[in-house]
Order: sequence, then C-alpha cells, then structure tokens
Amino acid sequence: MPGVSSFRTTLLRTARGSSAGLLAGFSALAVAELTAALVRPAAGPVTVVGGAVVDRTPAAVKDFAIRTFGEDDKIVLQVGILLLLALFAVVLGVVSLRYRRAGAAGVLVFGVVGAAAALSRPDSAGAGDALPSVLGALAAAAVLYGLAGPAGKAAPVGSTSGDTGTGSGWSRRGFLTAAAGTAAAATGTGAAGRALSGRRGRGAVASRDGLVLPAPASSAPAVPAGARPGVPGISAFTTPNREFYRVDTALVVPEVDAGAWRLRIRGKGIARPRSYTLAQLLARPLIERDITLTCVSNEVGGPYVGTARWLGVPLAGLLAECGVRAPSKGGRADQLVARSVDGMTLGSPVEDVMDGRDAMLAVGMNGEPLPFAHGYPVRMLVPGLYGYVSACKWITEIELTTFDAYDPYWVERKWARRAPIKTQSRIDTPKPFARPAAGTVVIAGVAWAQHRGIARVEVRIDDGPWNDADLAAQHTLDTWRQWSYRWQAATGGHTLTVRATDGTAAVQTEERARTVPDGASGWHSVFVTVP
Ligand SMILES: Nc1nc2c(c(=O)[nH]1)N[C@H]1C(S)=C(S)[C@@H](COP(=O)(O)O)O[C@H]1N2
Ligand SMILES: [Mo]
Repeated sequence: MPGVSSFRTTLLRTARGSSAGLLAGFSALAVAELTAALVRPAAGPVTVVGGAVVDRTPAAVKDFAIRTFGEDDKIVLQVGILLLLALFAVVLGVVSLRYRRAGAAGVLVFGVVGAAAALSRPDSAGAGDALPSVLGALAAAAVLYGLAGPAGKAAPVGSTSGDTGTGSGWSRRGFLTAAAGTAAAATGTGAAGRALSGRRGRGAVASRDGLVLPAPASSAPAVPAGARPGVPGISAFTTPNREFYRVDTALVVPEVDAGAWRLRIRGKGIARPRSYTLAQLLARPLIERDITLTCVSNEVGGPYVGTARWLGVPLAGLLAECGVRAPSKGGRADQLVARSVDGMTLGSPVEDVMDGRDAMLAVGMNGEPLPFAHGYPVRMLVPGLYGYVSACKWITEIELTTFDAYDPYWVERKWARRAPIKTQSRIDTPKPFARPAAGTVVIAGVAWAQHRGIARVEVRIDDGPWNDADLAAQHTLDTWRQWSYRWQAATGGHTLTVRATDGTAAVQTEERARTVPDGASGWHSVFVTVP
C-alpha cells in the first residue's frame, strides 16, 4: 500500500523536521541566555522583543491587556512570544529538510529582529546588547543545518530503505543521537546562563538584605482606630506589600545593586549636576508618611489602588538645595522628568512637587526596604498624582525641563501630560452578584481623592435617594477613607451605587470616562440579589 507508506514517510519527515526546528530554537534561547547573563541580563531576546512589543502597543490594547490579564499581562506576553517562536521553529525545521540553506538563513532573520529590538530599547547599553540575539541565532542556524543532515545524502522520498526514509541524510539512530546531544548541550548552556544571572542578582539581593533603614526624623502619625473601624470585607487600611498592586512595563524586574547605584539631578536651573549615593540620601532627615497610590489604568471599582507607609527623603528640599525653584517662585523648569534604570521616563509638575506636599524619594515601604517590584532602592512619590506622572520606580535620574520641551513615555503614547487623581469611591462589600440575606446588610468600601481628602460618601439603593454613609476618621488628606452604610435589604435584585465628595466640596462625577487619557470617572455600582 504505497499510500500508507508515503503517509508514514511524510509523518516521519515532519516529526524529524519539527524536532530539528524546536531543538534549534531551544539552542538559540540557551545560548542567548548565557550570553545575556555575561553581557546584561535585560538584553535577552525574549525580554527585548517583549519590551519592544510593549513600547509599540497602542494605549487601547495595553489598557485591554491590563484589564484582561491584570498583573499577569507580562507572563501572557512572554508565553505568547515563546509559542510564536516555537511555531516558526517547527516551520523552519520542516522547510530545512528540503531547503537546508534556506532554513538556516531563516533562523538568522530572527537574530536580526532580536538584535534590532535590543538596540532599540531605551535602556540599551550599546552594541553589546545585540550579542545574545546574534549568537543565539548563529547557534540555531548551525543546529538546524547540522540536523537537516549531511548535504547530498538525502534519500528520495518514498525510498524503501527504512532508516533513511525520513528524508535527511542522517540514519534514524544517527539523528536521535545528534538530537539528544544537542538537547543536552543546550540544557547545559541554558542552566549555566541561569546560574550566572542568578549570581548577578544575588549582589542586589544582598544589598537589599543588608540595608538597615534609619529612623525617620518625622514619623507618620499613628493610624487612628477610627480610621479603620474593622468592617468585615473592607480593604485593609494599610495594604501589605505582597498584596500591593504592581503596574510597570518591566518584563524582568530590575534588581539594582544599591552599592553601585547613583541618583543624578541635572537640568534647567541647576548650575552643576549633582550625584547622590544611597548612603548620602539615607544620611538626610527622612520623613515617614501614609500615602495612597493609584494607577491611571484603574477602572471604576478596580483594584489598582493601595495605601502604604512610605519612608523617604523630602524631594522639595533636595531640589531646592540643587538650586531648583518652583515656577511660581521664578523657576525656569515646570516639568520634572524622572528616569529609571530601565529607561522609563515619568514627568511631574515641578509646582506640585515643591508646593509643600510630601513628595519624596522613598526608600522604605511598610517598614522594609522597597521590594524589588516596587522600585528598590529608590522610587519617587507625589501625593495626589497618578503613578504614571509621579511614582518612578528604580529611579536613577531627575532632569529639570519644561512640558514644552519633553514628552515622557506615557505622554508619547497619548496619555495626558498632567494627571491629578480623580475623586473615586469603591464598594468592597458586598461583592458583585452576592446573595446577602434579607435584613441588615453592611455596604462598605473606600473612597479616595488624594491631597484633597474625602468629605462625604453617599450610597444609593436602586433609584432611591442618596443616603449619607458612616465615614471612618480621615487619617490624612493623602490617604483613602473607609466608609460603611447599614442597609435594610428587602427581597429582590438591587443595584447599590456609591459616590464621594472631596475636600473641595466637588462631588464625584457620574460622567463615565475611559481610563485613557487621564483616568476613569463615573460611579461604582454593584448588583446583588437578596433571596
Ligand atoms: N520605572 C518605572 N516606574 C514606574 C512605572 C514603570 O512602568 N516603570 N509605572 C508607573 C505606574 S503606571 C504606576 S501606577 C506606579 C505603580 O507602582 P507600584 O507598582 O509600586 O504599585 O509605578 C509607576 N512607576
Ligand atoms: Mo499607572
């Protein structure tokens, strides 16, 4: 039955081509990983291609990704890149059985793409960043070329001579041996890369473990018991570090060794640039403050908001020492651009930073050095401004400039230049579609309008009147405020809605706005059924 045997041959060929392709791809990643560990861990091909994708993703898609995948968005992206790579590897592997040189050449194209992505990264450290992708592609091309079999010995398709019937010059046993050898070599190379980058990371971990935070010169006032009355189901007043939301573009969390870290301050109004070590910053009088941080990508009712006790260097004083003056005091710079070790840029109004609020360079979060994911060793915070215009993590440079002269990262991507936090309130309990028993149901949640404070919170059942909620004590103007309302629930389906009034007497607007360009607005509602 020739039909069956040719089908079997095709199957074997495809299997052999696919495994050659996948092995080539695996070897590429292993060699690239080892090279990146030697050159710069952030220059690995998956990281740089992923980063380039993130940078070029339209705001609406990015917003969709954050909404759909939440904080797993980066893992989804990386797995996507790997799957796509695997698919191309299989195709190239099969192609290379027939067109051996073309297959190998196709692999080199990936090297070029990876190298281009590496060089286009804002934190690119120069030509060396292209090396992992280039060497990885060369390794893959060699593997593919080799596994496609010694040239000229390919048996004709349909040949009955068993062992060579899969189309390449290798005997079946020869191919399996070569494949196993390649797999072992690639695994060893990859493991060596991992071990090496792990050792690099340990310097950063040791620097963080060894950091003893000084006591603040100005402590945060204790959170009064009245500010957190302990209503079941409500967000904790202080968000634990491991539960604090994380939003950034870093595919690999930068692990900065504080020993080598410096903060440079330069730009308009600064006669000569200054540079500070972490020890110099820690030697200054520190302030400790409770501040609620919010992301502009937070939907109405969303989770990207949290409160922590931050320890840091007052930023206004540091800037004044460098010669910076607020625009209202004759300063020439109206925009402060913070730059991170991974090339992110965030721009804040100099006026806000210097108007007396507790803008700071934070070193501590809830009693420990900043976690790596939240910006170790130093991050910026400006109460009242969304994170993307103020809260630079892994900060390494502050440049004084103007809004006219420079658009930072998110502004280049259609987000607003200036973005004070909008007044928002959220129902934490009951949860959407909950089925609370009839009788007294406590509706409760949080409201925030950083640096203006919350003056009132009201709750509405269905289309009924607005009822004043019980407000917990206002801790400070820069923190959120808890509220609760005792509802006498009657049987049926009900829509619960909340709105807040801020310290300037402005009522939270009902008008729905998307998160782009300057933050979501509208009222948060929850639908429940009382059985
Ligand atoms: N270096 C860097 N800093 C950054 C970002 C980033 O992508 N890179 N994202 C900003 C945004 S959009 C927000 S909302 C806050 C979030 O801080 P968190 O992750 O500690 O909650 O960090 C800000 N600082
Ligand atoms: Mo954000």
